[in-house]
Amino acid sequence: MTKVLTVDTPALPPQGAANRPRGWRRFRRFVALPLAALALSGCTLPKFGVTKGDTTSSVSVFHLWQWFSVGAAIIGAFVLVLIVWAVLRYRRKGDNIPEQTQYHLPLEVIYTVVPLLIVFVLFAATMVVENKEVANPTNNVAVNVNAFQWGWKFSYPASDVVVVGETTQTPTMVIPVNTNIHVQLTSTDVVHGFYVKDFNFSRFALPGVNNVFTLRPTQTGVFFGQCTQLCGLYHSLMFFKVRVVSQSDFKNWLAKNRNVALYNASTKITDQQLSTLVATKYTGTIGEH
Ligand SMILES: [Cu+2]
Repeated sequence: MTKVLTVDTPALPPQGAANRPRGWRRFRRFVALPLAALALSGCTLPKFGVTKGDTTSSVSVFHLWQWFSVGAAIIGAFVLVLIVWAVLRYRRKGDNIPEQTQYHLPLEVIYTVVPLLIVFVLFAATMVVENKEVANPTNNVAVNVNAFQWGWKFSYPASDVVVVGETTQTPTMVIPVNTNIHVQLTSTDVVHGFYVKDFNFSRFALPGVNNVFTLRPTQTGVFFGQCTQLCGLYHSLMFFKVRVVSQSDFKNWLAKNRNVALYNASTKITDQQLSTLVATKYTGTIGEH
């Protein structure tokens, strides 16, 4: 055992320890407050407020979030038990100042090391999932996503297809289901954010940086996307859609929208003027969802 320093405890004048609120009223306060906190937090189980998403990596992120939430709940419950125990065990029993202790070395080591371990575990788990998220497998469809004030350009370099839209002309990024979509994300002017809620995915579009990631959609459908970085006057209108179609529908869509001259022109200029020239919406006739 560690030697614990003790200090003499002088007596205080009586302060009415007997007058504390007691009984049912106090018990009700102890029960009602935690119950209210639980109800008001709007916690949803077992998803903890997050959806599974519609890509393989969004599912990994979802599971990571679940484990984080379970860990937080366990630690929260442990701390709550300690607090309640300390409150009840060391509640005021008389008018003497209780025994004063300090410098409990083993305890100090434990409460320094344990949080560090928790942080390390959270960090490692995040690293594993994040590395999976940005993995760059071969055999995929390449899409170059370019953000600009205030719209998006989606280019398919292997197929000479380009889709551009800004503010009120929301562009649609068309991608095939169950395929690794290799995205190169760039920005023409300022920092933008590529965010698709149903993919549990967000990434900065930075000027001068080629941000690379892979998405593998698992469901067909239309998913809403938007810029998540305040990027100027019409940031609030910087929307896009992601339409996930079957692989054959995707091939047909590419063939239908192939335009070499336009694609070549679009690689030279990347500003809003282009949006008046190029299809902004999904123009397929089959596989509508
Ligand atoms: Cu933006």
